[in-house]
Amino acid sequence: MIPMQINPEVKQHLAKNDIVALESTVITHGLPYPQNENLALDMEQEVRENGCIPATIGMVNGELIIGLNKEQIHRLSTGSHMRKISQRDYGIGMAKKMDGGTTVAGTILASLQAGIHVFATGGIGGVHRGSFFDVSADLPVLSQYPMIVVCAGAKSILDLPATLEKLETLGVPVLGYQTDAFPAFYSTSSGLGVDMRVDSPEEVVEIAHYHWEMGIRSSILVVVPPPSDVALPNEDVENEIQDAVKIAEEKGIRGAKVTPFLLEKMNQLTAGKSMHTNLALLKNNARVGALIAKAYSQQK
Ligand code: PSU
Ligand code: MN
Repeated sequence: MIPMQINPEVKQHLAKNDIVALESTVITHGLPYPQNENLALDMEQEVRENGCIPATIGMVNGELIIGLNKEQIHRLSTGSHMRKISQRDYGIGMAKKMDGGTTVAGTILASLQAGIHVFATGGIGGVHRGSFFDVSADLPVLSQYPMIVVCAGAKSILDLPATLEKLETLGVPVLGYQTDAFPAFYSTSSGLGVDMRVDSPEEVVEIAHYHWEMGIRSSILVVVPPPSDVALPNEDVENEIQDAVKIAEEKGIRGAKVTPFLLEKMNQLTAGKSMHTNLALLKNNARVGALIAKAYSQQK
């Protein structure tokens, strides 16, 4: 038995499948307070307005919570000793009664424990620039567990061509939601392509259906460009990205600390410029996640 609590409202909806899982590393390690807390609540609101039930996932005092309540979201938004919960951190976090935010990998694993199949986030982890040994656990988990994951691609703090090659090797289909291009988080295109463009939530669900019926267990990655009114040109953030990566190398930042360090540096270096885009695309992805979960719940 694992220490897991499913929020009563989420539990009621599990059989209907109209639930969107949301991650919490973006709250604990991705955004500063109070933007993190407001964003978490806004994403939940976005899911509800589009006809589904949100389940923000996180760890509180060693318990895996499927559907954090407002107090728990506040606790994760403001607490100081937050573990980043990826695949290797569950046993440690539960045994040592930790608080933490679940990464993409962590949230996929938790969602499947609860029986949720659609998950919306900002950006996935991937292959880091200049360091092919630093590959996020998000990638192997995406390759091993069946989930529909909605994101805005990955931040170009990563090596995006290498990340896409890796996703190909790992058997993770990349679907461009109303786009032919793989988005680069802040910008609508990374210059790289996707495996298939889809224009409706139903197409995503149909592809996922056949993918899993084939007995393939990997996730489906749905990439959504940031809304055009907030998207930034690639060049606008490239200098800051290069600076952030350089500072991380100089400081010898390693392991699980790399991504949070780069995210924080990017927030500092680009100030308001990138935060506005970041928040808008997270909400947009929650909306698209809800549309897909709705279609998933209505499939025969
Ligand atoms: N990218 C972002 N914001 C984030 C993350 C990635 O733009 O908050 C978080 C996600 O939770 C992702 C995790 O799963 O960082 C990846 O961390 P790592 O590279 O250590 O696996
Ligand atoms: Mn890493």
